[in-house]
Amino acid sequence: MLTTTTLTKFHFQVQDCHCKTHQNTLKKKKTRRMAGKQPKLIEDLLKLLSMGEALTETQQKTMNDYKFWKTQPVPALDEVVSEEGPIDAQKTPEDVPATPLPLLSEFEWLTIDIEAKSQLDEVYHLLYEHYVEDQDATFRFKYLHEFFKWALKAPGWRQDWHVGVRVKGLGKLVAFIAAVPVTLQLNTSGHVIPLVEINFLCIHKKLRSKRLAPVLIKEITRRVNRQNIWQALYTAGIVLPSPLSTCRYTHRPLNWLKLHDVGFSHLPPNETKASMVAHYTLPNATKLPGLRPMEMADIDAVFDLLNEYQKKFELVQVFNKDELAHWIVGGEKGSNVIKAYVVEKDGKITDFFSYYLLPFTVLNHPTHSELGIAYLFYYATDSYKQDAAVYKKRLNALVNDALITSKEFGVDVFNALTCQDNTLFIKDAKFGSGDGLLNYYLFNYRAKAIDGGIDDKKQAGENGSGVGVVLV
Ligand code: MYA
Ligand code: MIM
Repeated sequence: MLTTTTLTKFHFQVQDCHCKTHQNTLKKKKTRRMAGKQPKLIEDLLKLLSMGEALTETQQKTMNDYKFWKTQPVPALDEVVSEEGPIDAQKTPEDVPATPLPLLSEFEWLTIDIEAKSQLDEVYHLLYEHYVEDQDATFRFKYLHEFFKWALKAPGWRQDWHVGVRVKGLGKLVAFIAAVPVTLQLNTSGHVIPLVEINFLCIHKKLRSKRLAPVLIKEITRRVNRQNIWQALYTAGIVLPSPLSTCRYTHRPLNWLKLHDVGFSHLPPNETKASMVAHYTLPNATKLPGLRPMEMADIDAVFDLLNEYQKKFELVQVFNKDELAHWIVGGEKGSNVIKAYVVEKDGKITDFFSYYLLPFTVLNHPTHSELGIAYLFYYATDSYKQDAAVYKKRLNALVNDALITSKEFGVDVFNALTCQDNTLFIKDAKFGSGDGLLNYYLFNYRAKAIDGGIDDKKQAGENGSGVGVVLV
């Protein structure tokens, strides 16, 4: 057992290691402070308040307050990007230390073998207890074993990119971070960037605020750099230097009564429970002729359809066929992780959509312990080159059928971000704004801001977005 007394004696001074081998050779960028902007402060505060957003500590942080992030190759908060490209000049893997960063003697690095059930179990338990929660700690993400196998074993995955920290004496896993390789394309410049997605950063609740996160981030950076990869894509709810884009979560209730019971949705004034249930009721059968579950045999057709469709967004993930097979059809047989459907007309695949299943643990509730949640993932349709109204109607029809198919997997709420062209159906398909935002970040790359589908009040817009990449 990890006790508070054991933990308080740990100090984390070594994390900002300045020894020669581990020193970052970053050129110290001059960061323009918010100097001379004081009169705007009240105006800004009022603006934030009018958005209905809580004024968090994070939003008040300026570049200098980011003691770790200001040392990293990321754009400064108030930086205006004119030229897109890497921030740190290319190094070679030989410039990168071959051995892990030092940790305090109480801890040790641990490369997790997620193919070993017991080690996957450890990751599962750490995240089950300590991973991301909603703003008022009512829910926590519940990533299942099958989900990790899918999310962490994408083509090109490496075991040493599944990084853990454990307490030596106790053997207990107390922190985790992971990288998986993907290829991104910025359609603004046409730049293709082989990079990693960083995800599942998690530190045991009793070890928080001790500057361990920067150590994990620097260690995964080292391991990725050793493979000659110098950029990363990641998302977070908090504001860091500097978001490339920001999306909002939206939610389409399927099982409104349960959502209400657990505090996920509230009863609006002038409505009754019965009227809410009626409002969200869906037919049992899908409507699109030719809709069926996607099979491996559809990969070639979906590959062409998706690659063509993705050109309409500014930031996209480039899939080769192996990657597409993995990310869209690749869950283990019979597992409830990723679902994909195609529409086939006269032997031709005209549309496809996919969603992944990721429940919430309901914290401290007498009767419910879990919420079934689907997240819209990649989709494509050949109707996008037609009239805007035709395209919009088609997206609505696809999403409506996606909602209907998800009912059989115990989904209580279907979530979608404001990315892709989701804002074209969000209103009509009865998705409502959530209280969560998602910021997209690039590491060691300057790029111009991308429209995340939200307006200046940070609410879902109606004109689509430039973001064509979805993380899990
Ligand atoms: S996002 C999901 C993150 N996980 C959670 O939210 C789970 C619950 N929370 C926790 O486990 C902890 O609170 C975490 C922070 C681990 C988040 N991304 O150790 P600390 C900065 C980046 O004292 P703790 C995901 O997985 C913070 O601003 N930085 O803090 C993507 C401060 O720096 P600065 C973050 O609360 C992750 C410093 O850490 C985040 O104990 C992408 C404080 O450290 C965050 N989510 O631990 C990671 N949260 O002083 C970046 C806090 O400067 C990858 N911080 O403000 C970068 C690319 C690397 C690869 C490059 C390859 C080329
Ligand atoms: C997961 N993928 C992930 N990451 C990276 C990539 C890591 C985390 C990224 C940031 C983050 C943090 C926290 C959450 C998501 C993402 C959980 C969260 O806060 N989710 C919100 C939510 O579910 C997203 O909006 N909110 C619900 C909500 O808004 C519940 C709120 C309870 C109170 N806090 N419900 C309202 C539904 C209602 C809307 C109107 C119509 C009817 C339904």
